[in-house]
Amino acid sequence: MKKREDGGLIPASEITPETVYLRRREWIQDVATLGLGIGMAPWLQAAYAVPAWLQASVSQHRTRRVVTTSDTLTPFEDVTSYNNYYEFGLEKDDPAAHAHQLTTDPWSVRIEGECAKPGTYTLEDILKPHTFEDRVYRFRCVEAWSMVVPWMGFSLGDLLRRFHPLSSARYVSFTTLYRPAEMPGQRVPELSWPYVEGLRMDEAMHPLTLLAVGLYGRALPPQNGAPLRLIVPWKYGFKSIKSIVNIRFTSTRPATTWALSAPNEYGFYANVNPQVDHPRWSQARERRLPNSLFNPNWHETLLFNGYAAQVASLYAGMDLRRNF
Ligand SMILES: Nc1nc2c(c(=O)[nH]1)N[C@H]1C(S)=C(S)[C@@H](COP(=O)(O)O)O[C@H]1N2
Ligand SMILES: [Mo]
Repeated sequence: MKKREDGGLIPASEITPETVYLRRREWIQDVATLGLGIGMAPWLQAAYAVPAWLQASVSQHRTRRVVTTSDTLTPFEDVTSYNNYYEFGLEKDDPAAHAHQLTTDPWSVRIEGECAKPGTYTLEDILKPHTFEDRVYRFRCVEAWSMVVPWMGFSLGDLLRRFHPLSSARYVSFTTLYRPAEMPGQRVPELSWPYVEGLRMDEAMHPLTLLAVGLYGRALPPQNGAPLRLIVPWKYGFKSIKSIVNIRFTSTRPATTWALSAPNEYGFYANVNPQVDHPRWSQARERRLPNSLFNPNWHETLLFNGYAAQVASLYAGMDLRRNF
Protein backbone atom coordinates (compact mmCIF):
# COMPACT_ATOMS: atom_id res chain seq x y z
CA MET A 1 0.00 0.00 0.00
CA LYS A 2 1.67 3.19 -1.23
CA LYS A 3 -0.88 5.63 -0.02
CA ARG A 4 1.27 7.19 2.66
CA GLU A 5 4.24 7.77 0.39
CA ASP A 6 2.35 9.56 -2.31
CA GLY A 7 0.83 11.93 0.16
CA GLY A 8 -2.44 10.34 1.23
CA LEU A 9 -3.72 11.12 4.70
CA ILE A 10 -1.02 10.53 7.23
CA PRO A 11 -1.20 11.21 10.93
CA ALA A 12 0.40 14.53 11.82
CA SER A 13 2.76 12.51 13.99
CA GLU A 14 4.34 10.92 10.92
CA ILE A 15 4.70 13.88 8.65
CA THR A 16 8.26 13.10 7.60
CA PRO A 17 10.89 10.56 8.52
CA GLU A 18 12.62 13.35 10.46
CA THR A 19 9.59 13.73 12.69
CA VAL A 20 10.73 13.68 16.26
CA TYR A 21 9.05 14.06 19.57
CA LEU A 22 10.70 16.03 22.28
CA ARG A 23 9.90 15.41 25.87
CA ARG A 24 8.30 18.29 27.72
CA ARG A 25 11.52 19.01 29.60
CA GLU A 26 13.53 19.46 26.42
CA TRP A 27 10.90 21.78 24.98
CA ILE A 28 10.93 23.90 28.10
CA GLN A 29 14.65 24.14 27.70
CA ASP A 30 14.23 25.47 24.16
CA VAL A 31 11.83 28.15 25.30
CA ALA A 32 14.03 29.15 28.21
CA THR A 33 17.04 29.61 25.96
CA LEU A 34 15.06 31.76 23.59
CA GLY A 35 13.65 33.76 26.44
CA LEU A 36 16.95 35.60 26.76
CA GLY A 37 16.37 37.52 23.56
CA ILE A 38 12.66 38.00 24.00
CA GLY A 39 12.91 40.65 26.70
CA MET A 40 14.62 42.99 24.27
CA ALA A 41 11.87 43.03 21.64
CA PRO A 42 10.46 46.59 21.53
CA TRP A 43 6.95 45.46 20.67
CA LEU A 44 6.85 43.35 23.83
CA GLN A 45 7.23 46.46 25.95
CA ALA A 46 3.70 47.33 24.88
CA ALA A 47 2.09 44.25 26.41
CA TYR A 48 -0.47 42.50 24.26
CA ALA A 49 -3.68 41.16 25.71
CA VAL A 50 -4.02 37.41 25.79
CA PRO A 51 -7.19 36.11 27.48
CA ALA A 52 -6.35 34.36 30.76
CA TRP A 53 -7.87 31.02 29.66
CA LEU A 54 -5.81 31.08 26.45
CA GLN A 55 -2.66 32.00 28.33
CA ALA A 56 -3.33 29.09 30.66
CA SER A 57 -3.86 26.54 27.91
CA VAL A 58 -0.85 27.82 26.01
CA SER A 59 1.48 27.56 28.97
CA GLN A 60 0.07 24.18 29.99
CA HIS A 61 0.14 22.68 26.56
CA ARG A 62 1.87 19.40 27.11
CA THR A 63 1.82 17.85 23.71
CA ARG A 64 4.10 16.43 21.13
CA ARG A 65 6.32 18.48 18.93
CA VAL A 66 6.21 17.71 15.22
CA VAL A 67 9.34 18.62 13.29
CA THR A 68 9.06 18.60 9.50
CA THR A 69 12.49 19.96 8.63
CA SER A 70 16.01 19.63 9.95
CA ASP A 71 16.75 23.27 9.01
CA THR A 72 17.76 25.62 11.82
CA LEU A 73 14.95 27.53 13.52
CA THR A 74 14.63 31.21 12.68
CA PRO A 75 15.06 33.19 15.91
CA PHE A 76 11.93 34.51 17.64
CA GLU A 77 13.15 38.08 17.13
CA ASP A 78 13.20 37.71 13.35
CA VAL A 79 9.90 35.83 13.10
CA THR A 80 8.16 38.59 15.04
CA SER A 81 9.83 41.70 13.60
CA TYR A 82 10.06 41.13 9.82
CA ASN A 83 6.85 40.21 8.04
CA ASN A 84 3.77 41.30 6.14
CA TYR A 85 0.48 42.36 7.66
CA TYR A 86 -0.79 45.07 5.31
CA GLU A 87 -3.55 46.07 7.72
CA PHE A 88 -0.70 47.70 9.68
CA GLY A 89 1.36 49.10 6.80
CA LEU A 90 3.39 48.04 3.79
CA GLU A 91 6.88 47.88 5.31
CA LYS A 92 8.30 44.73 6.86
CA ASP A 93 8.72 46.42 10.24
CA ASP A 94 5.23 47.98 10.31
CA PRO A 95 3.40 44.96 11.80
CA ALA A 96 5.76 44.79 14.79
CA ALA A 97 5.53 48.57 15.27
CA HIS A 98 1.74 48.93 14.98
CA ALA A 99 -0.11 45.66 15.55
CA HIS A 100 -0.21 46.11 19.32
CA GLN A 101 -3.16 48.48 18.65
CA LEU A 102 -5.28 45.46 17.82
CA THR A 103 -7.78 44.25 20.44
CA THR A 104 -7.99 40.46 20.24
CA ASP A 105 -10.10 39.82 23.33
CA PRO A 106 -13.04 39.25 23.03
CA TRP A 107 -12.88 37.41 19.71
CA SER A 108 -15.36 35.29 17.83
CA VAL A 109 -15.46 33.45 14.54
CA ARG A 110 -18.49 33.20 12.29
CA ILE A 111 -18.94 29.85 10.52
CA GLU A 112 -21.08 30.12 7.38
CA GLY A 113 -22.12 28.47 4.16
CA GLU A 114 -22.35 24.83 3.13
CA CYS A 115 -22.26 23.10 6.52
CA ALA A 116 -24.76 21.66 8.99
CA LYS A 117 -23.57 23.67 12.00
CA PRO A 118 -23.10 27.31 11.04
CA GLY A 119 -23.04 29.93 13.78
CA THR A 120 -20.97 32.42 15.71
CA TYR A 121 -18.49 30.77 18.03
CA THR A 122 -16.34 32.45 20.65
CA LEU A 123 -12.59 31.88 20.42
CA GLU A 124 -12.91 29.68 23.48
CA ASP A 125 -15.61 27.55 21.75
CA ILE A 126 -13.34 27.24 18.75
CA LEU A 127 -10.20 26.21 20.66
CA LYS A 128 -11.46 24.30 23.69
CA PRO A 129 -11.82 20.78 22.25
CA HIS A 130 -8.36 20.87 20.64
CA THR A 131 -4.94 19.95 21.93
CA PHE A 132 -2.18 22.22 20.70
CA GLU A 133 0.97 20.82 19.13
CA ASP A 134 4.27 22.49 18.36
CA ARG A 135 4.94 22.11 14.66
CA VAL A 136 8.21 23.17 13.15
CA TYR A 137 7.44 24.14 9.55
CA ARG A 138 9.28 25.86 6.75
CA PHE A 139 7.48 29.02 5.65
CA ARG A 140 8.16 30.86 2.38
CA CYS A 141 6.86 34.23 1.36
CA VAL A 142 6.10 34.96 -2.31
CA GLU A 143 8.68 37.77 -2.04
CA ALA A 144 11.41 35.13 -1.68
CA TRP A 145 12.23 35.36 2.01
CA SER A 146 11.68 32.36 4.22
CA MET A 147 11.91 31.17 7.77
CA VAL A 148 11.57 28.07 9.94
CA VAL A 149 9.09 28.50 12.77
CA PRO A 150 7.81 26.40 15.65
CA TRP A 151 4.15 27.29 15.28
CA MET A 152 1.65 26.06 17.83
CA GLY A 153 -1.82 24.90 16.91
CA PHE A 154 -3.78 21.98 15.49
CA SER A 155 -4.91 20.66 12.10
CA LEU A 156 -7.53 22.90 10.50
CA GLY A 157 -9.39 19.77 9.34
CA ASP A 158 -10.10 18.81 12.96
CA LEU A 159 -11.92 22.11 13.41
CA LEU A 160 -13.76 22.06 10.06
CA ARG A 161 -15.17 18.58 10.68
CA ARG A 162 -16.92 19.86 13.81
CA PHE A 163 -19.19 22.00 11.61
CA HIS A 164 -20.21 19.04 9.42
CA PRO A 165 -19.41 20.38 5.95
CA LEU A 166 -21.93 19.28 3.31
CA SER A 167 -20.84 17.40 0.18
CA SER A 168 -21.53 20.62 -1.73
CA ALA A 169 -18.67 22.31 0.19
CA ARG A 170 -15.81 22.26 -2.34
CA TYR A 171 -13.88 25.27 -1.04
CA VAL A 172 -13.47 27.10 2.21
CA SER A 173 -12.73 30.79 2.55
CA PHE A 174 -11.34 32.80 5.46
CA THR A 175 -11.73 36.48 6.27
CA THR A 176 -9.56 38.72 8.45
CA LEU A 177 -11.07 41.17 10.92
CA TYR A 178 -12.19 44.49 9.38
CA ARG A 179 -11.60 47.24 11.95
CA PRO A 180 -10.09 50.37 10.39
CA ALA A 181 -10.07 52.14 13.78
CA GLU A 182 -7.37 49.70 14.94
CA MET A 183 -5.93 48.73 11.56
CA PRO A 184 -4.54 51.89 9.94
CA GLY A 185 -3.73 50.06 6.68
CA GLN A 186 -7.45 49.50 6.14
CA ARG A 187 -7.98 53.27 5.88
CA VAL A 188 -6.18 53.27 2.53
CA PRO A 189 -7.28 51.17 -0.46
CA GLU A 190 -3.96 49.34 -0.86
CA LEU A 191 -5.86 46.04 -1.03
CA SER A 192 -9.60 45.34 -1.06
CA TRP A 193 -10.48 44.99 2.61
CA PRO A 194 -11.11 42.79 4.47
CA TYR A 195 -8.37 40.36 3.45
CA VAL A 196 -9.82 37.08 2.16
CA GLU A 197 -8.10 33.79 1.42
CA GLY A 198 -9.34 30.36 0.41
CA LEU A 199 -8.44 26.73 -0.06
CA ARG A 200 -9.90 23.80 -1.92
CA MET A 201 -11.60 21.50 0.59
CA ASP A 202 -8.98 18.73 0.23
CA GLU A 203 -6.18 21.26 0.86
CA ALA A 204 -8.01 22.54 3.93
CA MET A 205 -8.48 19.01 5.29
CA HIS A 206 -4.85 17.98 4.74
CA PRO A 207 -3.21 17.20 8.10
CA LEU A 208 -0.31 19.60 7.42
CA THR A 209 -2.68 22.58 7.21
CA LEU A 210 -2.42 24.26 10.57
CA LEU A 211 -4.65 26.62 12.48
CA ALA A 212 -2.09 28.43 14.60
CA VAL A 213 -2.64 30.08 17.98
CA GLY A 214 1.00 30.52 18.93
CA LEU A 215 4.66 30.36 18.07
CA TYR A 216 7.71 29.51 20.14
CA GLY A 217 5.44 28.09 22.84
CA ARG A 218 3.57 31.32 23.51
CA ALA A 219 0.36 32.91 22.23
CA LEU A 220 0.68 34.55 18.80
CA PRO A 221 1.94 38.12 18.92
CA PRO A 222 -0.52 40.45 17.17
CA GLN A 223 1.87 41.09 14.26
CA ASN A 224 1.84 37.37 13.49
CA GLY A 225 -1.94 37.18 13.28
CA ALA A 226 -3.35 36.90 16.80
CA PRO A 227 -5.44 35.29 17.98
CA LEU A 228 -5.96 32.75 15.19
CA ARG A 229 -4.31 32.36 11.80
CA LEU A 230 -3.77 29.84 9.07
CA ILE A 231 -0.47 28.17 8.09
CA VAL A 232 -0.35 26.32 4.77
CA PRO A 233 3.33 25.40 4.63
CA TRP A 234 3.51 24.29 0.97
CA LYS A 235 2.00 27.57 -0.31
CA TYR A 236 3.37 31.10 -0.54
CA GLY A 237 2.93 33.09 2.66
CA PHE A 238 0.01 35.20 1.47
CA LYS A 239 -2.31 32.16 1.67
CA SER A 240 -1.64 32.02 5.43
CA ILE A 241 -4.28 34.55 6.47
CA LYS A 242 -4.11 36.25 9.85
CA SER A 243 -6.60 37.23 12.56
CA ILE A 244 -9.47 35.15 11.18
CA VAL A 245 -13.08 36.14 12.02
CA ASN A 246 -15.00 34.26 9.35
CA ILE A 247 -14.85 30.77 7.82
CA ARG A 248 -17.23 30.01 4.96
CA PHE A 249 -17.81 26.72 3.13
CA THR A 250 -18.64 27.30 -0.53
CA SER A 251 -19.43 25.30 -3.65
CA THR A 252 -17.57 27.71 -5.93
CA ARG A 253 -14.02 29.02 -5.73
CA PRO A 254 -13.87 32.15 -3.57
CA ALA A 255 -12.34 35.40 -4.82
CA THR A 256 -9.15 35.97 -2.83
CA THR A 257 -7.43 39.26 -2.04
CA TRP A 258 -4.08 38.94 -3.82
CA ALA A 259 -5.54 37.15 -6.83
CA LEU A 260 -8.05 40.01 -7.15
CA SER A 261 -5.36 42.64 -6.77
CA ALA A 262 -2.92 41.25 -9.40
CA PRO A 263 -4.34 38.14 -11.11
CA ASN A 264 -1.31 37.67 -13.36
CA GLU A 265 1.05 37.66 -10.36
CA TYR A 266 -0.82 35.78 -7.62
CA GLY A 267 -2.90 32.74 -8.39
CA PHE A 268 -5.45 30.91 -6.28
CA TYR A 269 -3.18 27.90 -5.74
CA ALA A 270 0.06 29.74 -4.90
CA ASN A 271 1.92 26.48 -4.39
CA VAL A 272 5.63 27.09 -3.81
CA ASN A 273 7.33 26.19 -7.10
CA PRO A 274 10.93 27.09 -7.98
CA GLN A 275 10.20 26.41 -11.68
CA VAL A 276 7.40 28.91 -12.04
CA ASP A 277 8.74 32.44 -11.66
CA HIS A 278 6.79 35.41 -10.48
CA PRO A 279 6.44 37.78 -13.48
CA ARG A 280 8.82 40.24 -11.77
CA TRP A 281 11.35 37.93 -10.07
CA SER A 282 12.70 34.39 -9.90
CA GLN A 283 11.28 31.92 -7.40
CA ALA A 284 14.27 29.57 -7.63
CA ARG A 285 15.91 30.76 -4.41
CA GLU A 286 14.95 32.28 -1.10
CA ARG A 287 16.64 34.38 1.55
CA ARG A 288 16.27 32.61 4.86
CA LEU A 289 15.82 34.86 7.90
CA PRO A 290 17.98 36.08 9.54
CA ASN A 291 20.11 37.54 6.77
CA SER A 292 22.18 40.61 6.01
CA LEU A 293 23.97 42.28 3.14
CA PHE A 294 27.10 40.24 3.82
CA ASN A 295 25.29 37.04 4.69
CA PRO A 296 22.27 36.88 2.37
CA ASN A 297 21.62 33.29 3.53
CA TRP A 298 20.34 32.03 0.18
CA HIS A 299 18.65 28.62 0.03
CA GLU A 300 17.36 26.72 -2.98
CA THR A 301 13.57 26.80 -3.05
CA LEU A 302 12.00 23.33 -3.05
CA LEU A 303 8.88 22.22 -4.94
CA PHE A 304 5.89 22.57 -2.59
CA ASN A 305 8.38 24.12 -0.17
CA GLY A 306 9.78 20.66 0.57
CA TYR A 307 6.40 19.04 1.29
CA ALA A 308 5.96 17.34 -2.12
CA ALA A 309 5.88 13.84 -0.59
CA GLN A 310 2.89 14.88 1.49
CA VAL A 311 0.92 17.10 -0.91
CA ALA A 312 1.90 16.53 -4.57
CA SER A 313 -0.94 14.00 -5.00
CA LEU A 314 -3.47 16.78 -4.37
CA TYR A 315 -2.44 18.26 -7.74
CA ALA A 316 -1.98 15.09 -9.79
CA GLY A 317 -2.68 15.80 -13.45
CA MET A 318 -2.85 19.57 -12.98
CA ASP A 319 -0.69 21.92 -15.04
CA LEU A 320 1.14 23.76 -12.25
CA ARG A 321 2.27 26.48 -14.66
CA ARG A 322 -1.31 27.38 -15.53
CA ASN A 323 -2.67 26.74 -12.05
CA PHE A 324 -0.08 28.90 -10.28
N1 LIG B 1 -4.75 39.51 7.04
C1 LIG B 1 -3.55 39.38 6.49
N2 LIG B 1 -2.96 38.18 6.48
C2 LIG B 1 -1.73 38.03 5.90
C3 LIG B 1 -1.08 39.12 5.30
C4 LIG B 1 -1.73 40.39 5.33
O1 LIG B 1 -1.23 41.40 4.81
N3 LIG B 1 -2.95 40.48 5.94
N4 LIG B 1 0.15 38.94 4.69
C5 LIG B 1 0.45 37.56 4.24
C6 LIG B 1 1.83 37.42 3.77
S1 LIG B 1 2.17 38.07 2.24
C7 LIG B 1 2.77 36.72 4.49
S2 LIG B 1 4.31 36.41 3.84
C8 LIG B 1 2.50 36.25 5.87
C9 LIG B 1 3.60 36.85 6.75
O2 LIG B 1 3.35 36.78 8.11
P1 LIG B 1 4.11 35.80 9.11
O3 LIG B 1 5.55 36.09 8.98
O4 LIG B 1 3.57 36.12 10.45
O5 LIG B 1 3.75 34.45 8.69
O6 LIG B 1 1.20 36.65 6.32
C10 LIG B 1 0.17 36.55 5.34
N5 LIG B 1 -1.13 36.79 5.94
MO1 LIG C 1 4.17 37.24 1.58
